[in-house]
Amino acid sequence: MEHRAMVRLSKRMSLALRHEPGRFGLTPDRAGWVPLAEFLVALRIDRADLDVVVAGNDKQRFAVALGPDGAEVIRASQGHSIPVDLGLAPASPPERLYHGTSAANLDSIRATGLHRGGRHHVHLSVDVDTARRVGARRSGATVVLTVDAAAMSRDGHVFHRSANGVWLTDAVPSAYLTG
Ligand code: HQG
Repeated sequence: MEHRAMVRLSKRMSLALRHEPGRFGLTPDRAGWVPLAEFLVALRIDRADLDVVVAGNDKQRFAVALGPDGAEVIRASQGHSIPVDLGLAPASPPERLYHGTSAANLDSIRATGLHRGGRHHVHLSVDVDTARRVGARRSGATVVLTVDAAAMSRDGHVFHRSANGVWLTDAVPSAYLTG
């Protein structure tokens, strides 16, 4: 599949699995899983194309697994706005994590910290380059903030790591942010 077609399909899969499953006639379970056979029919794609997108995805956004009845299921590894419990265990974060955003958000973030917005968690990156790419999705200049994750963890803030390596937490008070 051509790269552009892959990106387009990946976005449609994200929409169906993270944000608007009802639009595709899908009902994810509590943990966000959808039967793979149903998913293929709902998105009108074949298995080979799905496999290419799942395996070739730059961020490994999707996970395929065996469901309780032995049939394959698929979900997005993070980024949902629909209610899901991903069942991730709390994890001990690295000393520092990074958050890329638009410079236009800086004053507000310095005043009130990082909020999760429409998603379930604030998303944090393990390295500056990844954070810069996340921030560059926004218009205007990009800034990368450093999060003192070690101090947050010591102070009782809980972190989770998604299957594709994104660090998640409920909120980051501004006292833990620099940059
Ligand atoms: C900003 C993509 C003003 C925050 C990426 C961000 C990521 C504030 C925006 C994943 C604020 C929320 C998530 C405050 C937070 N004042 N602005 N107090 N607190 N913000 O899209 O982190 O491609 O929900 O800085 O790669 O940009 O979809 O979060 O700019 O991993 O797989 O509010 O989405 O992954 O935006 O991105 P988002 P995000 P996928």
